[in-house]
Amino acid sequence: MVEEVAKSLPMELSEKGGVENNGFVQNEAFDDKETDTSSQEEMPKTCIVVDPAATEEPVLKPYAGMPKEVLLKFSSQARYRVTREILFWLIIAAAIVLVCATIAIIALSPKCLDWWQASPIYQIYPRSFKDSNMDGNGDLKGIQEKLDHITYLNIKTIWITSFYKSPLKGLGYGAEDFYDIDPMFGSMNDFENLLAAIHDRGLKVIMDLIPNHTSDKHRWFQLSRNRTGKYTDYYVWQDCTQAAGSVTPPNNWVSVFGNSSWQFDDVRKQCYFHQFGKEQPDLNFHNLAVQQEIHVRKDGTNLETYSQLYHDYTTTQVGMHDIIRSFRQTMNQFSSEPGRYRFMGSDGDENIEATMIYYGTTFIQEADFPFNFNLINMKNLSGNSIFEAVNLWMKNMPAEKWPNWAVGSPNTARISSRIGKEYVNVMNMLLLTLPGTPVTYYGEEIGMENIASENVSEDFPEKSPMQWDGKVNAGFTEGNSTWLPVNSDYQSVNVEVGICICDKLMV
Ligand SMILES: [Ca+2]
Repeated sequence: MVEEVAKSLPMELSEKGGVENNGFVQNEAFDDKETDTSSQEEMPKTCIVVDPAATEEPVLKPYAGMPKEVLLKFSSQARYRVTREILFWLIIAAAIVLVCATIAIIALSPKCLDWWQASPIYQIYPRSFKDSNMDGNGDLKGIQEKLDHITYLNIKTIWITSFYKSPLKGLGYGAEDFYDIDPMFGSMNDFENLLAAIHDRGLKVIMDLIPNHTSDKHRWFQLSRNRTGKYTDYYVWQDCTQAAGSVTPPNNWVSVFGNSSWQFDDVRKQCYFHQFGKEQPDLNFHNLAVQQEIHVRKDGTNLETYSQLYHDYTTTQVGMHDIIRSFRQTMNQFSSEPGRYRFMGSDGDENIEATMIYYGTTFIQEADFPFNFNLINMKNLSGNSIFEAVNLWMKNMPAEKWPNWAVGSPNTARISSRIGKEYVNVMNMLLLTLPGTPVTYYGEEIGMENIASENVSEDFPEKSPMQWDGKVNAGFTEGNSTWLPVNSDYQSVNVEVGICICDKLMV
């Protein structure tokens, strides 16, 4: 059929006297023609010369609008079929190569760093950072005023030490109310403004959550000592004997301050457990209701939260890590939006193996990292001691986990006082070059020193007011006094001087 059509085509064109055919030719036009191109006798009388080549080697090319039958005949020809198959397999091969290459690139590429990995963490002790209302105590508005300093340092993560309502003004530990802010630091409105300002600058904030204990002024404790409903077992109560005015505790456990960790309560006539001061009764974390209370607190915030569990007591108890895992699960429920991952750090342990357990496992996550104080705890400074401190962490850290390094904290002497002024820059440089997240403490970037111990109690020498400039009170407050004395070196060691030196170095 195709051949017949092909043979008749030149004739048809001839008969139409050269009328141009643009390819849209109906089959019916060919059906009636039984043309024998080899017979000159049956040539039409118009005497049109037929090209012999066209008649001897008829070639029909595909044309637009050809019917399905014709198309199928063309498509089954070897040259089209083979070409089609080659193209088909080339596409399959290319797709496989593309998928393999994508998998390989993903597998071999370093993971994108999350926000808590990509920036140093800058820890602020809020009472000492900046005072905004001239009362001599740093506050939340003060932190907001000084956010430029944080961005100047190119730091993206601020860790603000506890500012919950607390009767322990200096320590900030032992919340009277997990739901409120201590008036010394400002109001909830101030906090919301600070949070908005922090987020406007693309920064993140980490807050303390210290669920181990509360203040004895806390409403829960007041309800518990009166055996009120579910609060009865919110704390660790035990019978103890009282005779001749002296109390015999349930056992010989001692608090971190060295005295008995049990305190007799006159209201309930029982002893409660406290691993810190007697004003800081430990919560009973074996009580599910207590765990839920703490979770509710975190649900109600949009914060990246740092959970600090003091666990000298609880670490020996079965279920300590179950509680941390449950915290992590709660935080994961609020981490589903892109870029809203909730970070959780934890305190470590004196024992490196026990510390590493806080990382969790590949399948059961706990903290993103336990804070690493190896560089702070070095007994002396030398190449070997640094190597040992770094190696201790890196060798023990579980695979696929993320390291971190701290050079300062509210509970340790400052670099200048611990190691020496001349090593401040070296330690800061070391901090920024080690693999993992650097953690620093306000004032370490300019080499602040502890204040003289005769001026303060032993808890506070590294908490002196931030030294902003060489003006009165180092620019910390415009009031007449400061809650702790400003270090006497503030005219030579302050942020303004530090920035000048830094800018000159960069020029
Ligand atoms: Ca203030």
